[in-house]
Amino acid sequence: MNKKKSGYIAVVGRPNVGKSTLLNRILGEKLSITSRKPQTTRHRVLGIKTKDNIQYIYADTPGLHEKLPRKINKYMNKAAISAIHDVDLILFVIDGLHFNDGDAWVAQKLEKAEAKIILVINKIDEVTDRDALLPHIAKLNEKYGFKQVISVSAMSGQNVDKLESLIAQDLPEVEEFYFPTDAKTDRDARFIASELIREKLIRALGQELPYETHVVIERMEKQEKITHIDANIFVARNSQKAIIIGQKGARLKSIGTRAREDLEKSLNTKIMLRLWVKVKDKWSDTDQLIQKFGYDK
Ligand SMILES: Nc1nc2c(ncn2[C@@H]2O[C@H](COP(=O)(O)OP(=O)(O)OP(=O)(O)O)[C@@H](O)[C@H]2O)c(=O)[nH]1
Ligand SMILES: [Mg+2]
Repeated sequence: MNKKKSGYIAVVGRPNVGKSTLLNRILGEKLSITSRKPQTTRHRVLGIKTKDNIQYIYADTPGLHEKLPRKINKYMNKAAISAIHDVDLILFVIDGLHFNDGDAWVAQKLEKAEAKIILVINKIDEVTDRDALLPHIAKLNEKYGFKQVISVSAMSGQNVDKLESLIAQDLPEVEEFYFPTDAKTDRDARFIASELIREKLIRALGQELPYETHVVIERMEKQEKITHIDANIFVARNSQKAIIIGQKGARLKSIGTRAREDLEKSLNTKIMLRLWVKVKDKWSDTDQLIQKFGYDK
């Protein structure tokens, strides 16, 4: 029998390049939330996949970005940077041919990493000028010397199996797996629930979304046929509360419906979801509140 292999793989890159979409594609289910808005992922989330004799432990990370003022951004960067240093392999994800200063900044951070880096050119489905791809790769390679480069589409799944084979080659042999073979993530149902609700908020509100928005699960009670979930949505100002609630509560209602549908799939049970919107002053700039809401982990 083949020896067991396992290791940690960090998925890093600037915001919005498709890191979480890629992770979900690899896992074959939705673990990490995604949206068109940058800075969707706020925490490091492990996604675990065990296939035959290999256990892949992926760490999805918040998009790395320079010079954003709020304290919460510092915590997000810290979570992503620390992920770079404790792993066996790094997937540096970029968006097609759009390599900008943000990517260059991440590349510079990666120079300090010891793990091998695979450059993953994502959103290949959007690259219409295929002839430009090879010179683009050559230019990046010349500058940064990436050992391996692969282009994929996290959205369509194109080449993602090839990427997984590349990853498998680089994982070290182990005596025992770190996680049980049926483990999917290090996060609990409460975390997944709060994230799914936050995703629906981001998607419903787009650019209108108050940046400070945060979701806290107040109660999660599993009964025989149904699970009750009560959640608070925290915002910084009364005006933001009004935006989320919408005309006669219509927006909050539709956010709740979408969140419930996803939660039912994810937790595989009927859900009774109740949402409240509450105002909390300036939490994204307060250390104490950031810690209370679990960002400093
Ligand atoms: N066309 C196309 N769009 C993609 C692909 N992968 C991701 N996207 C889209 O890109 C946007 C950002 O995706 P996310 O997975 O949330 O990106 P992220 O890198 O995790 O972003 P942060 O968490 O904010 O750092 C979403 O609208 C995705 O649907 C892809 O392969 N092709
Ligand atoms: Mg993400």
